[in-house]
Formats: sequence, structure tokens, C-alpha cells
Amino acid sequence: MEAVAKTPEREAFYRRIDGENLSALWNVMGDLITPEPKSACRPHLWKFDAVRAYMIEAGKLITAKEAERRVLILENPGLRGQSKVTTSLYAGIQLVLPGDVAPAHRHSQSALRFILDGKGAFTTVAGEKTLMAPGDFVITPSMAWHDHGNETSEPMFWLDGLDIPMVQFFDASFAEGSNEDRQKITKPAGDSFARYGRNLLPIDEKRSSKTSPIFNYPYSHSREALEQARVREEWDACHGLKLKFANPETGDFAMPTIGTFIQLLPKGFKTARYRSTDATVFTAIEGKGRTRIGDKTFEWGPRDLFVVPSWHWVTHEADEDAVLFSFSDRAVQQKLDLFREDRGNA
Ligand code: GTQ
Repeated sequence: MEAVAKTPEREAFYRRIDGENLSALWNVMGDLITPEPKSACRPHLWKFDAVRAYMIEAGKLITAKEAERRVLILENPGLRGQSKVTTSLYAGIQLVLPGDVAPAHRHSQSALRFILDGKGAFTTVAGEKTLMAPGDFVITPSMAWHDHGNETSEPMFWLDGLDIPMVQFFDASFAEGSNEDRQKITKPAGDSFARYGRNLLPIDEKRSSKTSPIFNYPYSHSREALEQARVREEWDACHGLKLKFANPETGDFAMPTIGTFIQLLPKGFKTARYRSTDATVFTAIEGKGRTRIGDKTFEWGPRDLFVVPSWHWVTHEADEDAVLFSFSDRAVQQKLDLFREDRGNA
């Protein structure tokens, strides 16, 4: 849209109304209502090994207890200083060292963990403790008590994804700490999965939470699902083979505010171009390849992380069998009738 011409009379008028906390729509219309998404969010890739080295340094500088959470935030280069990986989402890398206690707290923000490195550290969520391994997708629902620890002899690194900017946008943040570093464990290990993860659901149960009752989706299961489906060789041109993590009670996304996905790109596969309105954070679990986002190409291997902004054309190419985990705000956009995608001609 073309800028409205300036005249001395108009300028004087703008100054007068400015004092009354008023402004003229016709000067800002084109920035507010754009013909297609225009985002400050930029494509970017973080090499895990580089982040890992800084995390080890952070591990010597501060305990998990003092930090509350020992996390380095992945800041989108177009959104620096805002603790955002995309306009609506937060991402960070968390390190839990042997003996660490990340004390119990709870907050309105929902969190996902995607385990990158290390095996056997735990998180306790709403009274159930779960041990985690690489590729596991773990959920902390809104307002659920959670504390993390590591009783193994090796460090654990995971990707944190939270809806912090969304909650900030709505001014809806509540948080509290606990007097106990570790919450009481009130449920046997595996309880949630046994009740909800086996295509069985407790009858007559009134759950009000919109978050999946399964809070650890183990990688062994995700990988097996991909491997089983691959034998049919029915590849999606844009995605290879892509599955969403689902809430078994509703079939909706596992989290109310964040959509999470796992996808297999077989060796040599090159996807057709695709774009969507949900800016997406990706990390590789297995394999290596490259992703083209707009006019930039990023080479990735295991544990590297990259972000695709809204409405940027993206193609992936795998040099060997590759598995990608990703998350976005699609869960919200779809509920609000805002989600759009474009499969090119595929
Ligand atoms: O583990 O509870 O990356 O509360 C940011 C905020 C992790 C957590 C983050 C959090 C957490």
C-alpha cells in the first residue's frame, strides 16, 4: 500500500491528536494488514556442538539450583533481546548435570522437552517421575508442578520449547515456586502411559486439561511408527513421512498451544517446496542433510537446530535416512482459523 501524502495541515493535525493518544489509521494501515505474512523472524541454524560447548561452560558458572533452570535461550537473530525463537514461541537448550536439582515450580506456560543427548536423567511432572532418553518428547502441561534431576553419571541436554511469547501476548502469566526442591512422587513410574498410551482410556473420567495425559512419548515408539509406515513407500512430496504427536483423548495435538511433529526423510529424498503460516523449529535426531529456507541453505546433522519463519518456502534433502522433530504454533492457528499452507504444485 502506498504511503499517504504529507501536507502541513495533516502534519499539524497528527501532532494535535497525538497529544490525545490518538493516531491516524491511514498512516499505518499497510504495516498492520499485510497482503501476506511479514515477519521479523529470520531463518537460522544453531550447530549443537557449538551450543554444547557453551553449555558446559555454563555448567561451571552456575548450578541448576541457583539458575532455577540452566538454559541458554535460542534467540532468533531477527528478534534479539526478546527471548523468542519465533514471534510466538520460545526455545532453549537445558543442561542437567549429574547431581543437579532443578527445583519444583509451576507456571501458566506449557513446555515441551525434546531430548538431545544423555540418557536416564528425569523430570517429575504432576507427581509422576519419568526417565528420559534421546528422541523422547516430554510434556509439562500448563500449571503442572515440575522438577528435573539427574542421578546418572553423564550430562543431559534437551531442547525446551515453550509458549512464553504467546502467554506474554495475552498477559496471562502466573508462576509459583515450591518449598520443596523435589515434589512428592504420588504415582508409579509409567502410570500415565499405561492408562492412556495403549489405546485404552479410563471410563467416566472427567479430565479438564486440554493437554495430552501422556507426558512422555518415547523415541522407541515414534521411531517404530515411522519405520513401520515406511515399508509402504507412500512418501508425501513435501514432508517425506510426517506424523503429529496426538492427544489420545481427542486426536488433537498433544499440547493445546504447540503442535509437535516427527518426520522421516529417507536417504536421497528431496522434498517439494512447501510454505505455511506456522514458523517452525526443527531439530535432527538421526541422519544428515540440508534445508533450503528462502534463499538460504543450512547443513544439519544430529542435534543441530534450525528455524523456518512463517510463509518462507522450504525444502529438505537427506543424505542418509534422517529423522526430524519439529514444533510450531499450528495448534493455535488451526483453532483460530488462521492456518494456511501452500504445497507449491505438489
Ligand atoms: O524447565 O521449567 O527453558 O520454566 C524456560 C522456563 C525451561 C523449565 C525453560 C522453564 C523451564
